[in-house]
Amino acid sequence: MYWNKPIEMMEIDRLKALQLERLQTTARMAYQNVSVYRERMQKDGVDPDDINSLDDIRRLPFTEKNDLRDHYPFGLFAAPQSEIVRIHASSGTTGKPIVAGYTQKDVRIWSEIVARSLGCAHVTRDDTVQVAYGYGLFTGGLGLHYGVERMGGKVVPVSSGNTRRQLTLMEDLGTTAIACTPSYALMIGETLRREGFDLSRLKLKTGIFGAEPWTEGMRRKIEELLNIKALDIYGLTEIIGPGVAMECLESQNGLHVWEDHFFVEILNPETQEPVPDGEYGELCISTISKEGMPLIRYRTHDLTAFIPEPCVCGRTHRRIKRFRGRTDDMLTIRGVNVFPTQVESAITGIKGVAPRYMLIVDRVSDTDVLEVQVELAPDFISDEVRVIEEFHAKILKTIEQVLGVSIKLKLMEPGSIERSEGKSRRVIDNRHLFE
Ligand code: DLL
Repeated sequence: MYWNKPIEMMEIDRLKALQLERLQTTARMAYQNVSVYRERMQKDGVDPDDINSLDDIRRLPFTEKNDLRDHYPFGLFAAPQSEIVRIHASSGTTGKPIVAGYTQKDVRIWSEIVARSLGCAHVTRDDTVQVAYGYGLFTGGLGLHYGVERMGGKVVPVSSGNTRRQLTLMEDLGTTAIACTPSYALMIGETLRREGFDLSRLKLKTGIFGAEPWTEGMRRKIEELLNIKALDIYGLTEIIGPGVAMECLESQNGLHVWEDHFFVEILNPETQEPVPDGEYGELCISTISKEGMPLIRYRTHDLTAFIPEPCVCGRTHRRIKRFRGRTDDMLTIRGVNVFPTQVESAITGIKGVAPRYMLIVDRVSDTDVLEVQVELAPDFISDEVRVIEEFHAKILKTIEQVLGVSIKLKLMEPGSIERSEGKSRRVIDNRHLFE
């Protein structure tokens, strides 16, 4: 199912030529209209006219989240305020929020790429899409909303939360697709089972899940709980919102980046040199068609890898792997790098545990201690000490094998780990308290 077949299947050489033309225009526009870019390019001795090939992008300076914070709120806007029709913002964890501004054309582009992404999930005009991402400054709700309307489907703008109502609406309105975070999808699935909703009365067939890292194991759990196909969507406020990249139903393996609007590099986070195809690195994105707030070589800190093989769906836009997490999610435990997604991968295959977990890091007598809390599934019932001890030992071994570091495992009562209607928090690092 293609929303815009000629573009989605564009010949690679033509796509590259289009990227170069758009990159040149963006570099010129940024230079002319944004003093931060102009000063930086001047300092680095590079001029927009020096961009004669896509490789020349490496001559351009990077942009970081701090640049957006330092020039809050409008310092990186390239269009006059009178052209801006929408603002979104992301609070981040600390300090000032970052703000993104969109012109009418930007909103159109955003709707277009979300419509294409829905096409990747085989969502059509005949579908009813329940948007359970938060509406507001967060880009999830409105981003999906405009995409569904653009595509001609029916949108149910319920926003996140009130899970019982989500289920009632799903049943009453005949919702066929749901868009929310994978954490919230899990919560909806659990509520459905707990409250005895009859799955056969739902018409749900597809889920469009993103805004946080998740794993294949989590996909299987959600697909099973809701009896749907679950697909991964990626994006970030700074760049545009959801729809920068999307997985297709044909392969369910990797996300197509809409390369006619975004030029992506994957770089070694330390050296900033490109990593070979297939190897993980930090995704760095340049917007090449945006007017409101174009970003050049924006360091996302999100970790992924290029999948060089062509996709079975026929789309020519390059695929990137499911995200491992962010560079700043990475914990270093006694010298070993650990990602929360590794814990998720380890536990989601084990019967008797829920895909709910939390990593708590402490420093005890100068040594890092990682406690992993894992929730038992509601159907795990045993009072027998021996059974529980054996189960504990099995999970401990599985997690330690995946992480390559010893941990403390705490099995938690069903339902005791915090649920999220949006993005989940998976890590509490108490070591910062002592710094
Ligand atoms: O999360 C936009 C979005 C909304 C994407 C709805 C997908 C669906 P921010 O709040 O600015 O924007 O957070 C962006 O979330 O840099 C990643 O670290 C993470 N992220 C987003 N999508 C994925 C994904 C929205 N599919 C940050 N897999 C990004 C892993 C993701 N991480």
